[in-house]
Amino acid sequence: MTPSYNIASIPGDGIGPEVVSAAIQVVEKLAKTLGTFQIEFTHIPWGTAYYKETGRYVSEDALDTLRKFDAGIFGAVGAPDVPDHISLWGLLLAIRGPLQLYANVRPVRTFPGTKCPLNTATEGIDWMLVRENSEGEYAGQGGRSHIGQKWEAATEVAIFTRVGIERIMRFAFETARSRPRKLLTVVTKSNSMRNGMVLWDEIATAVAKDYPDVTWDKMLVDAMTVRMVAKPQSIDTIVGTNLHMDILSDLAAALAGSIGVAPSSNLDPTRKNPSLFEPVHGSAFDITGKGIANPVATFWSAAEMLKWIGEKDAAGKLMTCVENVCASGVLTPDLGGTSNTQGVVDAVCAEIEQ
Ligand code: GGG
Repeated sequence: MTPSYNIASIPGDGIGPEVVSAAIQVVEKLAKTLGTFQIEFTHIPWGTAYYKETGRYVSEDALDTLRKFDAGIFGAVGAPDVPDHISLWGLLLAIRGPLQLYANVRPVRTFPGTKCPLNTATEGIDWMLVRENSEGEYAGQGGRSHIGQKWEAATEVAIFTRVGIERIMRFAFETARSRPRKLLTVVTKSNSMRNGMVLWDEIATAVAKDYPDVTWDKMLVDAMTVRMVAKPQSIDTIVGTNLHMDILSDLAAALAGSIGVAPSSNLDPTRKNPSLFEPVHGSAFDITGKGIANPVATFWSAAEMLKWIGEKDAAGKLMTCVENVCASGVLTPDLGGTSNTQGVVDAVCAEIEQ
């Protein structure tokens, strides 16, 4: 019997619906062409329109709803007329933390057809960024006092737990071990942040003892930005906190050529909960509705999803087809091309059929 998968489709806001629809078209084409698996996408309408209608970004039973699926594909969140902290906490952060999707994996490499206009040294890079995705600076703790007064104060409390750090550290060492260079850099800011970041350093040192085959080093986040630009070839796998890796992964994507091709997996490595796959980019309202959004980041995220649910060959085929299409020059305007989103979809579908 061919395996069958149920996938939650959460397009969200802005260009999210455009890139998710594009990804569904190519994955359905792949399933039909290969005939080795079946896949069904169920549309879930969470996002800003849902919020305006119901007062909530996701349904009350959102976590139970998602637990019925094998995985989820997500587009983007954010709208011009809702404060970003309301939309982000209402949707993405309402899922990642509670579902314990604690490993946010963001592969970065130069993609066929894309150039590295910022820095030719980064051509050919192949990095794996591992972001702690459930706590730290995104704990959502803190508050405001004396609101509106001269002495108004606000606190944003980062919470780092031994369990949270150790599990992401082990995940990162395992990831580094699985890659040819077996190289890991642990990023912190433990010179100035003397509690949580020092705990990161201590746990990294302890966990490293179980991975003698992995070469690792520690780096302060500010120095890491310089290293990524100046010595990109010295890097392979990077692990860091929720905030640090959110920033470094945007830098990495820009150095590799474009955030339009950068994928992201929100994983529960215990597999108790369905994992969620999304492009790194946001809702991009400046191009929403124009039909020119780059679907490649969502294609790559969908390939990561296929790999995660057990369809490695299909994932490989999808990536080969996407890379061939990009190499042939069928590109959206952000990559200097003249194609639109549907043009890239059609070209990938045609390549799948070959
Ligand atoms: N497709 C991802 C998306 O919409 N991201 C919006 C965003 O601001 N994310 C911040 C984060 O990932 O922490």
